[in-house]
Amino acid sequence: MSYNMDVKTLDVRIIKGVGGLYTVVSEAGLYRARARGLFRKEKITPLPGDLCRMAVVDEPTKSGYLTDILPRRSELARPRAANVDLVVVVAAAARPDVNHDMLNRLLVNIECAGLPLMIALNKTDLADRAFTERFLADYGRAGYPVCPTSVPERRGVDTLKALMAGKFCVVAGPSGAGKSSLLSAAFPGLALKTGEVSEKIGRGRHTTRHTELFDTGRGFVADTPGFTRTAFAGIRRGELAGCFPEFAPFTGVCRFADCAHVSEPDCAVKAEIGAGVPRERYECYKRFYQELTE
Ligand SMILES: Nc1nc2c(ncn2[C@@H]2O[C@H](COP(=O)(O)OP(=O)(O)O)[C@@H](O)[C@H]2O)c(=O)[nH]1
Ligand SMILES: [Mg+2]
Ligand SMILES: [Zn+2]
Repeated sequence: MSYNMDVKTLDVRIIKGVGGLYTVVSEAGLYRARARGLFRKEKITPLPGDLCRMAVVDEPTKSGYLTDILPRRSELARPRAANVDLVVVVAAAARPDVNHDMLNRLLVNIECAGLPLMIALNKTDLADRAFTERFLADYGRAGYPVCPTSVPERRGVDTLKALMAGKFCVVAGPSGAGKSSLLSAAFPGLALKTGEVSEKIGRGRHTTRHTELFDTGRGFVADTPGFTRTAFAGIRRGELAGCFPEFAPFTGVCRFADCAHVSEPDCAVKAEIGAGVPRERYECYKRFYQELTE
């Protein structure tokens, strides 16, 4: 079979997809592309973040069609995105106060998806130092990079930028934590919606809003409206302890090899509560474990 050798093909990345029309970025700039019918037959939906091959249909109008999707390194369920390199979880130190239960649910879901994550503790200008120090120590135990930030004081913004460089990052966390503000401070060209008013409007469109990747010049970033999941996405209770990385040094030391670290005697994880295992994190573990048992 002879393919038209004049067709120009490009390596592209999908930055947005709406109704089967994809905006893609390549070395030759932005194009708009449709997916070949074949994808539908194979039940493959191209996702934001996907790396694809594209055949250029018409250069003047920058249009083409996607011919192949390259194998995904990772897939995130919510927001649906492919090849995410880092999830930046933003929590506010105050206004709204940290909800450890929600935060840990989010962390568990990201861990379970096998994605690297970091935490930005934002609005540190509104919190006392003791609170910030404790948060950094507790969540640092899990091995997560924790970056204290403040938009008005521009604290930590450059550190955050450096940690995000060269990656496709998705920013997650509760509404009002300052996700959009932080991104705008780090990448002033992005023009994202921030503040209470736009959040309110945004909430109405919550479900229909499309994930969009922004090119920062040194990587890509996707802002999200909320991305707080309360339900666990396909996690078996036996996998839960593995989603708490700070438990790892102790899990092999428990008396029982199959210790769930809940009510067993001589549990090395429980013995570390308040030391190697932060109390707040352990309480969440126990609650989640019971929830997954029901
Ligand atoms: N004091 C303080 N306020 C902030 C900070 N970051 C964001 N805000 C404010 O918090 C509100 C919510 O911010 P926004 O970026 O829209 O949050 P998002 O919902 O997570 O995207 C806005 O009124 C921001 O001005 C911060 O570091 N310190
Ligand atoms: Mg926002
Ligand atoms: Zn145990």
